[in-house]
Amino acid sequence: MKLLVLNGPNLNLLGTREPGIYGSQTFEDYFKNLTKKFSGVALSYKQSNHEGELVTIIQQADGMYDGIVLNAAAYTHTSVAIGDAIKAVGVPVVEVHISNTFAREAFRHHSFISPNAKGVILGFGLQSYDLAIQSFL
Ligand code: CA2
Repeated sequence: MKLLVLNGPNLNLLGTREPGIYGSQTFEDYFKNLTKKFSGVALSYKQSNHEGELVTIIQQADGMYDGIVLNAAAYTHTSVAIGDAIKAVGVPVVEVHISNTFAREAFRHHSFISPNAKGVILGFGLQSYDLAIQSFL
């Protein structure tokens, strides 16, 4: 099984700021543990701060991966383009969030990803990514 873990804007800052919300581990360190834990899965990781680049990565993932674990970060709540890209490709997407977006500001309660996602996992810290991978297995 080949899975792509795809992170959106500012998630490259994990572990450096706002530890109360997002924890104190960098994503790179966490991802190393994920690859060990899921050694039978071919896991790739990409991150971009750019909406169009995320759209391109999703398009290119079609036929290359069995699934995408996507945290589109703030673009979750704004990006029609990312929602459309997911709808356009055949590759299943599981939406993840580190925080419980429903326990936060009202603007985080809407997602352009969810209607086109296979499922949504949120609020379990970085463990949300573990759970999303397990959902594909
Ligand atoms: O909880 C999540 O995973 C979010 O997708 C994170 C986004 C936020 O806009 C979504 O509403 C929920 C923000 C990512 C910003 O990440 C940072 C990490 C460290 C320091 C500052 C920002």
